[in-house]
Amino acid sequence: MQELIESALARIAAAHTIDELEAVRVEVLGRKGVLAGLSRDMGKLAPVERAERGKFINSAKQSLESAYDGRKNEFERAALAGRLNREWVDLTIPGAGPRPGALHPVTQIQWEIEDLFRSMGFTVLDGPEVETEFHNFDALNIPPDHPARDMQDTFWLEGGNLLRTHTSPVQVRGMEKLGPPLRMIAPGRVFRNEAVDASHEHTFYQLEGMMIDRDVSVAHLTYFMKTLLASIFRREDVTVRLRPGFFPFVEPGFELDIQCLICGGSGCPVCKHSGWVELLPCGLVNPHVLRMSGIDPAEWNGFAFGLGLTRLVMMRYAIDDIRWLQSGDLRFLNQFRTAVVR
Ligand code: FA5
Repeated sequence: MQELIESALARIAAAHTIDELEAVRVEVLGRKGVLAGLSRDMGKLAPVERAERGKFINSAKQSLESAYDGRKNEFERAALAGRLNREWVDLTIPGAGPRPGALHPVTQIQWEIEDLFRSMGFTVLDGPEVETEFHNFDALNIPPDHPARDMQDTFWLEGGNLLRTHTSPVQVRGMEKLGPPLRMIAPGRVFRNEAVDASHEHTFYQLEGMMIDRDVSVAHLTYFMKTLLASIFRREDVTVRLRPGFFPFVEPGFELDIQCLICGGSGCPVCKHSGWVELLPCGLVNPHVLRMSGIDPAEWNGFAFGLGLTRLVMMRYAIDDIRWLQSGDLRFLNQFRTAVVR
């Protein structure tokens, strides 16, 4: 009997797995196990032997149970240690958090220009993208059959409305709504029914500006344009020139060019070796346009400009194809990630 117990203790100590250990327990300590068998036989023994057998069984049971508990504990600790090793979490790793979005480069520049003009007393106005023919053309001194309508190929809608071809109709709405004196800008999306290439989109952004007051001159226009360009290109020495340009809603009308910022005017591929880059059309508001919006041209006059915002973004970042801007390509857009907070 002693040998049997010792071999059971040795097997408990040598068990490799919890299943092996359990098998020994069932065999020796279980209801039908060795110790239970020894107890059952006790009835047949003489009283003295029975007492001895009883003591033996009790002490065997104690030592087997304590060996079994100890070994089982070891297995459980090892299992827990293994799990902790596999499943550990590094609490010092920063949280993943939401990935913040970023502003499109056109929006970034638009917001910059809005802030600049607000600081000079201008109001930022919005207007509808679906416009009436009246606001997009007639009120800007472009009657039906006027050849100037062909300058801007138009997406016509049912019912005589259209997708605005420029932001100039917001000038008209601004004059109608606010009256003189007036300082306003109107950034927005415009549409033209034209073939797309590296510098032309069917959908692009313009920023309209208008100032109506007493005795407004070309000098005021030049001052505001130089201030705008110095701020956009982040330098003081932006040289501009005005060339005559025709737009029925301004008189005189100009094309404003800037001296090429890439070559400083000596000529390079960006300015097509002319030293100048055409940037924005502008002029003094045609008295006829003022009159149509209920403003007396004998008392008031003003200037207006229409900046091609999309082209300005291209110039600032030396983007060689306008189609990148609406491509939705994240490789392109990620280059303009900046933390702009408003
Ligand atoms: C106009 O749209 C006039 N409303 C601007 C104006 C306002 C003149 C106030 C005088 C007074 P124009 O058609 O030239 O003008 O367009 C203005 C600018 O929009 C251009 O200089 C150019 O930068 C941009 N632009 C024109 N067509 C496209 C196009 N298809 N894709 C991208 N940009 C364009």
